[in-house]
Amino acid sequence: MKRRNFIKNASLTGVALAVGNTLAHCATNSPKDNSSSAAVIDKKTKVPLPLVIATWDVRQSTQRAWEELKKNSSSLDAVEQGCKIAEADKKNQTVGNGGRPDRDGHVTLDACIINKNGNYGAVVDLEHITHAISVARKVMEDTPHCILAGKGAEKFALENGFKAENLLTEASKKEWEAWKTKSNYHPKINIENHDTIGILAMDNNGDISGACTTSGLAYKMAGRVGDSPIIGAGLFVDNEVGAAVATGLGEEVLKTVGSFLIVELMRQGKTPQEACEEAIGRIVNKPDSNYKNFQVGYIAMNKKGETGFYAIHKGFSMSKFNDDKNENLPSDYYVK
Ligand code: SD4
Repeated sequence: MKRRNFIKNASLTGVALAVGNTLAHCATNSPKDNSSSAAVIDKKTKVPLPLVIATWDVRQSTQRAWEELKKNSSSLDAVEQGCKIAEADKKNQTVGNGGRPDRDGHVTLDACIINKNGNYGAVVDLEHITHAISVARKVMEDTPHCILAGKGAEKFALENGFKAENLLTEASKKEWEAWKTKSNYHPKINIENHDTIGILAMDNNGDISGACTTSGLAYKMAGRVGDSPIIGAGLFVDNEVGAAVATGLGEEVLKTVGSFLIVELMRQGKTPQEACEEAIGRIVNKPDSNYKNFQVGYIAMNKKGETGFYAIHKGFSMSKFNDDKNENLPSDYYVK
């Protein structure tokens, strides 16, 4: 049986075991991802390539990723460049420079990236570096590791030419100081949780990559790591099947390994939409689920270029750039 058919037909457990060695592994000497050919239409489905989707209304990011793809760059370059737009935007208080701090006033960033070969790089709890996503890519491409954390990640970034900056803007500092007067930790639906960017792209070769970058939840405990940099939770890519990325309360995504679940459900034949809905179902149907009080949203694409997105609550959206249109689409949701 051809590998692709085998993967499609195998059970979830069987697949995890059988292809474990071909799924994400840390790139030791992975080649730089510079694919370039111009298969502009996926002939099987007629979905025009390239294709970019992202969590929330981040159309400047999808625009940037699209420009990259139109130059025949790889999906890996596209997702990185798309994330960098959000990271550099100081007004976006959930990503990169200008992000809201933890409860001690430190802006700490989580990011990860996965390429078409399932290679993965991540940084967690990174301070003072705006472009966490590019550091994550360097971890993937230039180290024997998958994840670098905290001071080690910062040292690695500085040694590789990244600039140290103060990421706490006056606006975020003021809000944090106001928060400290009461110190109530209640991440709010679609407010503190909005705008973490997860971005998936399929390039002109039909190859998929994904990236995800965030300052995490505002006023988290020092050292808290969310789902976003954790493979299978915040992001998962299998170039034979598709990709998924999460946003919202990371603890809930971690506990259900949401993005890996969505990709495996698509492998079993679910559409991206069905798979996203089932992953939200796994969260809300837990016996002790407190889902009325938090938001989680997923977006996904499959290898045919079909896309899906779903959330627990109203207010989530997906940006989609395809067929020369850059749109922001409101998501369907569970709590009606
Ligand atoms: C986290 N999932 O750190 C991230 C936050 C997020 O939209 O996605 N906000 O839990």
